[in-house]
Amino acid sequence: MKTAFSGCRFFAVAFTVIFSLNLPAAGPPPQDYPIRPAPFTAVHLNDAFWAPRLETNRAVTIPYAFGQCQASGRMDNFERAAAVLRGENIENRKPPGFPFDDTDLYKILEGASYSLAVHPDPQMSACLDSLIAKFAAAQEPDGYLYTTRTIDPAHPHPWAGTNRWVNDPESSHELYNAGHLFEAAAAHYQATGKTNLLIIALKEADLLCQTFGPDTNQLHLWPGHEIVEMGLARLYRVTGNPRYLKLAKYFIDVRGTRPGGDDYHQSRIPPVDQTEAIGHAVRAGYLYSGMADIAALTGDPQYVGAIDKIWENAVGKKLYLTGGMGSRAQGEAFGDNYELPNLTAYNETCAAVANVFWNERLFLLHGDAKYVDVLERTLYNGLLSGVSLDGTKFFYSNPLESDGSHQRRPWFGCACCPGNITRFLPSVPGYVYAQAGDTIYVNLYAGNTASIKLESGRTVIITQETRYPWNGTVKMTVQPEWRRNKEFTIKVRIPGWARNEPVPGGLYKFCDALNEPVSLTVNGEDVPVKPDQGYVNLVRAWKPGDVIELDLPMLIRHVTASENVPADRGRVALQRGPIVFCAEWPDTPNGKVRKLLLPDDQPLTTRFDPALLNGVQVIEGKGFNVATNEFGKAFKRLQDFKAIPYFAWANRGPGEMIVWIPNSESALRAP
Ligand code: FUB
Ligand code: ZN
Repeated sequence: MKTAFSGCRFFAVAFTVIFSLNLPAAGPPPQDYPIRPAPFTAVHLNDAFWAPRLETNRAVTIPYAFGQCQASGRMDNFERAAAVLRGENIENRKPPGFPFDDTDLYKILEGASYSLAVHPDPQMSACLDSLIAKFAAAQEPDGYLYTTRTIDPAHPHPWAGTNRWVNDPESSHELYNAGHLFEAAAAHYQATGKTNLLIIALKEADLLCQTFGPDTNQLHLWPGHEIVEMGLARLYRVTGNPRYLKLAKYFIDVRGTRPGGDDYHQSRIPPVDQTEAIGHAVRAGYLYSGMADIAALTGDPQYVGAIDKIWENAVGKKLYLTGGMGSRAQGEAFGDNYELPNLTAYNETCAAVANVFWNERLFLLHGDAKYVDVLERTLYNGLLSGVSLDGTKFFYSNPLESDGSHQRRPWFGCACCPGNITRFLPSVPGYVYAQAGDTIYVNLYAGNTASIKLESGRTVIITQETRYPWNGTVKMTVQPEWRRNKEFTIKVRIPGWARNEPVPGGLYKFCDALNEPVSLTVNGEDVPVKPDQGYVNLVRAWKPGDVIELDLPMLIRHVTASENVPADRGRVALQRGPIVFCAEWPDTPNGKVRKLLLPDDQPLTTRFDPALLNGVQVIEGKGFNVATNEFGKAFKRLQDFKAIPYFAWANRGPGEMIVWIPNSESALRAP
């Protein structure tokens, strides 16, 4: 059978030896999140929206991205480091392009592991083993793994500094590399049961435990690019070894405790005292996610207080309508409150991934659907835009307006985003359901069959049939495994957009009336829709074949931003269900979508176009094109208007795009 990895030439030897590793019997940690996600392996998506995207990721993007890593020398870096360790005299000692190039392979391997867990593929599996063997060969005897130094310790990448670790708070990314290695290793172990990558990761984690900490003979440094905190927490969950959790907590507690820190690295003051989303957005999102993990695993309430405050700030004042975070290219950073420019919006794809991680964790801590509202917004819009429909081109930044010069690219010198979206997509099924005790949370809507284990050990099969996100009707069939009636709760999320609240905190508002209510029935009988923390709680003795039917009216909604956002004044955006729309050049007579004017009273209709962009919903009507004649006089011409989902733009060649469309002429004139 031909698979995605047939003919893969970049791994010469299939390395299939499974190492043995004495793992402590790692039962669940003594404390963890009060709510647990249903594992992605337990949720089988069979819908027309996500399932094809995940298949493209598996069959196209993963092999493509590995190929890019090979072509760009990233794989070679491991081979060169290994040759040096074997004492060979290598000619090419040039450092990698970036000191974190190793992480691109770790991330793609993480995504490939998730894919393998649900889609066995012996060739892909053999390729991963071969790659892991290269990592093992490039690891120094004490566990240090960072190819730029090993290749040429006297002349590593200039950001790496002359000694191990000491440049990390600034630029070396040694701990960032370790964090991605840990994430990949835990994923690979959980997905395949193999320990070959985990052995490498634990060797490095043990080195970190010796090297960093409060003792006088240890380094008291914080990671310059967070992620190692999340990675160590994951290793702790996998192995049960408390040293990893202790070190993760140390890395958070030491941050910002001595002079020399800055906002860019979230290190000017200790994280527990921070109240605002600041600095480099990916670093920030990973820090807040790591804090949530450590809070859950240690029960430290101080961390929760801090990330709650930071979240209020981020979602209330710094979040794009697409769920993007980090508005400034300068420093790849959060801007000031309400600084949300559209044309120059940075919104790194990695920051969208970090935003999903962070909101998922806050949901798991607090059980409030408002976090899933932000997660869903990000997922369907500012994250999914990061990869082309064919799976081979990527956005690094995700602006909300384009003059035609912004296009997805096949790869980047700094390739953090392609790897990140590649690793993230296969894990999407893991965001659909969660469980606490004998309560099931239904968070996302997508056709699937899931097998959810309650705390009492009993299993419930839930099937969703829906055309979401294009249609808001969701039929859920419940099949408890047992015969006798036994009560448990299913919490059905009523998305914020269906409750007239685009985002928690009021940064955006729907400006047209919501005149169709949400309807919910169980076995055909109406259930009152009075959400509590965003959920309707269905408590009953569920029987096999019980049916929940949810109808979320998907109206075309006009969105306005708070008056505090200068960039969106006099402008309107369109949203339907969780999807944010944009106008793009091919759908507009002269392609000049940045000269569109869309008064609020222009009637709009919507339909599904199966032939467009792999099948998308479109919004259509009439809008004005505003132009100037040869005498410099402005005139308006009524013309056809069409909007497409934001995530699908830039798949038809270069041209203009706009999300926030002027609804008054004054906005068109504004600079
Ligand atoms: O520094 C490593 C990664 O490269 C960051 O997460 C991205 O923002 C890019 O700078
Ligand atoms: Zn990135």
